[in-house]
Amino acid sequence: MKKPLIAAGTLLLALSFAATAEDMPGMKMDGMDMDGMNAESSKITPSASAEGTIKAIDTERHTVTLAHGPVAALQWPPMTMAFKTEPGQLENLQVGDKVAFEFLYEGGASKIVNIRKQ
Ligand SMILES: [Cu+2]
Repeated sequence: MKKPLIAAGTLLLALSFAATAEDMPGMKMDGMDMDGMNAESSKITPSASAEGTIKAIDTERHTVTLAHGPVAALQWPPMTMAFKTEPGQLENLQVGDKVAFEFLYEGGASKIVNIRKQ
C-alpha cells in the first residue's frame, strides 16, 4: 500500500510544480535551462552561427574577441567584436585559432553557446 501512496504524492508534487512554473515564466525558463540548455534556449532566442578568428581572449571578463564572417541569420556583415563566454568554453583555444561558433544575441549582447577549433 505504501508505494502507490508515494507515487500519488510525487504526482501531486509534480503537478504543483508545473502549475507554479506556468504562472511564472521566469521560473519555467530556469527549469528549461537545467533540463537541456541548448535545445530549449534556441526555442526562445534562435542562435546564430558563424566562423571567425580569435583576436583576443579576456580570461577575467570571460570574453572572446572574434573577427567573424557574415552572419546571415542576423544580417550582420563581417566584423570584429567581443562575445561573452562561460568559464571553460575557451579551454584549448588561443589567439589566432580559426573557429566555428554558435551564439545567442540578446539585449544587445552576444553570448557564445558553442565554440570549436576548425
Ligand atoms: Cu559581429
